[in-house]
Order: sequence, then C-alpha cells, then structure tokens
Amino acid sequence: MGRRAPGQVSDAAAGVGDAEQAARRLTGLARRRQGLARALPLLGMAAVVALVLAGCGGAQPYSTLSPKTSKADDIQNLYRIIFWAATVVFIGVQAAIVYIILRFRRRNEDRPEQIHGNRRLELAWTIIPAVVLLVIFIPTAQVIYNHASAEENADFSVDVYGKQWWWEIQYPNIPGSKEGPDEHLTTANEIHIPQGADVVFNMRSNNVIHSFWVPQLSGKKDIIPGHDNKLQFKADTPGEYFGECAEFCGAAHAWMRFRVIVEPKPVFDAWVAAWHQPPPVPDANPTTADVNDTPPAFGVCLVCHRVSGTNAQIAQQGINANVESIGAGPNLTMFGCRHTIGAGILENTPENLKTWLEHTDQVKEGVYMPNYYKAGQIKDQQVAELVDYLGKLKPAGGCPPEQPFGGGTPVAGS
Ligand code: HEC
Ligand SMILES: [Cu+2]
Repeated sequence: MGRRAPGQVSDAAAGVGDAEQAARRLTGLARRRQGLARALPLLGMAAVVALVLAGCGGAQPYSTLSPKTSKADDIQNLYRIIFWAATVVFIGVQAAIVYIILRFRRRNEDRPEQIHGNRRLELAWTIIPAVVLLVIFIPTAQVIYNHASAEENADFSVDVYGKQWWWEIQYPNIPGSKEGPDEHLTTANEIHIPQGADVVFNMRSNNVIHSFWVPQLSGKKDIIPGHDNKLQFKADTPGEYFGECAEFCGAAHAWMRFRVIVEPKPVFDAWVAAWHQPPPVPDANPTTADVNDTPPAFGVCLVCHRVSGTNAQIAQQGINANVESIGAGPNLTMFGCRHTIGAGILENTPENLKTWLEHTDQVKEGVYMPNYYKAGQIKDQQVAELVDYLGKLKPAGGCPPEQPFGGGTPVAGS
C-alpha cells in the first residue's frame, strides 16, 4: 500500500521545484478558463434556439408545437411527459456528476480503493430506468389504442393515394358528376374537409412508401403499397394546415406537399356543389362540356388529367393508375381554386402556370409529366390558351373564402 503514482515518482526523481508545480497549476487554470470561454457561445446559442422554438410555437404553420386537434394534443401531452421525465433524468445525472467530482476528487496520491460490484447501486440503476420507461410506456400505449379505435369509428371518409410526387384525394361518399357511376369527387394536393367532421383517411400507394404528415393535426402515418393504413382526426378550428410527405420517396420527395383546408360546413358544401358544375367553356351545352370545346391542345393532357363535367374521362385515377408512365396525373377540376401547382412547388398564378407548362421538368426534377413545350408539341399560342382555360376552372361565384394559415380566428359567420 501507499504506492506512489508513476508521475510523482519521476517528478520526485527529477527534483521538480515548487515554482514549477505552481506554474503547472496556473496553466491548468488557464486551460479551464479557455474551456469555459468556448462553451459560453454554445450555451448562448442553445438558449436562443430554445427561445425561438418556444416563441414561434404558436405562429409556425408547420409547427407540431401548436396542435389544433385533440389528437395532436394527445401527442403533445406525450412529449410533455417525455420532456419532463428527461429533465428529471438530466438534472439527476448532472447532480450525481457534480457530487461525485467533489466527493471523490483526488485528495492525495494514494491509489483509490479498487472495488468490483455493488448490489445497492446496481439495483438502483436497473430500477430507476425501468420506472422511467414505464412512465413513458403506459400513457403511450393508451394513446395508441385510443387512436386506433377512433380510426374505426370515424364517419367521414377521405381516400388518399400517395403518388410520385403528389397526392390524389378521393371522397368515396361524394359522387362524381358526369363520370361513371363508381367515380367519386377527386382532387389533388388540397384536402378540403368540413370543420368538426370526424375524418378518417384511408391511405394507399401503388408505387413506393410515402408518409402522410400534417404536424398541427396529427402524427405521421406511412402509406405502404399493398397495405391500407388509416389515420383519423377531427379538426375544429377552420384554417389551412401544411402537410408533407415524411418518408423519402424519390427525386421530388421534398416537393410532395399538401394542405388540409378545414372550412365551415356550408363553405365545404359550396365547394362540392361547384365541383359538380361543368367547366365554363365557350359553347358548352348546359350539362356537359364537350372536350371539343376545350382548347385543342388540351387533348393530349386528357391522357393523364380529368376535368369533371367534360366527356373525356380516360385518365387513370386511384390505385390502378400507372404512376410511372402514361396515364396518371392530378384531376384538374376546379384547378383555378388551387393554391399551388405541382404539389406546392409553385404558387398558382398565370405566370407560374406558363412556367410549369414550358419548363415542367426543370421546375420539378423527376416529374412524371412530359414537357410538351420542349418537345415542340405545344407552342406559345397553345400555352397561352391552356393557361387561360385552366385558370377558368373555378366556380362561377368565385373560389371558397380563404382560410387563415395554421388555424386562426374562425371565419366570420361560421
Ligand atoms: C403523361 C401524363 C401527363 C400528361 C400527358 C400531362 N400531365 Fe400534367 N401532370 C402529370 C403529373 C404526373 C402531374 C403531377 C406532377 C407533380 O406534382 O409531381 C401533373 C401536374 C399538372 C398540373 C399541376 C396540377 C396540380 O394541382 O398541382 C397541371 C396544371 C398540369 N399537369 C397540366 C397539364 C397540361 C396542360 C397538360 C397538357 C399539355 C398536361 N398536364 C399533360 C402528368 C401528365
Ligand atoms: Cu416522400
């Protein structure tokens, strides 16, 4: 016992003087100061990030920190439990570190007592984490089961088809107008739902895995080929809510965005009624709009796009649509009321629509819509006609009123 540390032995042998030892202590101190100086900006940055997150929680339309449904609230509550449990663990660990550093600091040159195993400690660090895990697991499991049963009981169905790289939206209980008897109201990238409806989304894919995520309204749910997944929520606050694909699905994955538009029931009903009107084209007969009345250049588009009320309904839709080649694109009924072009990549304005038609594949890399302008199949004149025609695809009385982003004050009269 009483063995000396090797360093000490050699120091003593070399006859290191007091002055040198003092100098060494000083440089140690300086080094510690330096470390602190380096850590300070990092701590400052962390504080700023925390403040920004806390401050913007309510204003961020994408934010999962400002839930707008009871479902998103449930998820937020789980995060609260996890956050506070983690805080307790963090403080406990930091306190233990400080205690151990002070209590067992190096006091002399004696070798510390060498131990192996300590039943009390080992029980403690097995039981405490088990308790922490239970505190997280029990409420999580409850929420999972509650949400799963809510999916079975919801009564307003919306079918969501994940495409590359856009979303097809069908309302299985709202019939289409002049389409075949088994056709439903079909739209893309903007999901209108009535305020307060108990909505279940039936999600399907025939290509790759996507994930449906509207942070303010619900958690994520994967859309898996060959397996229907469901997701339910009930949105009581009118507004527009951002959504996006949350599972990498190919070249334009980052531009596979959508919106959920929660609107008062009368506004939703007006939107449905407008969808059932034939598009306004010159010389249209009162009930159907003959495709012969659309701009001639639109003929090639009808291979992939439908417009409700016209008599050309050849484009494929739903699960059988062959996404990777000819035959499938968004239903363009009421396109004039959509906010965006190409699943969120461009704002829907006449100039941007022109850009979309002339530079499709440059605007959205990997897109499955051919560039007919580059191929010379449509020229400036046809582009102008198409832009004009598509812009007119909206209700005679104008589009439904705008909803505030992220769910703000309910629209007057709702
Ligand atoms: C081979 C199939 C195909 C043909 C033909 C086609 N498109 Fe498309 N179109 C698509 C696909 C697929 C998308 C979705 C692109 C995306 O967002 O990734 C699309 C998207 C669009 C959009 C944006 C819709 C929205 O809501 O975001 C418009 C507008 C459009 N096409 C117009 C046309 C016009 C006009 C023509 C004829 C000149 C045409 N398309 C021909 C497949 C096609
Ligand atoms: Cu994706």
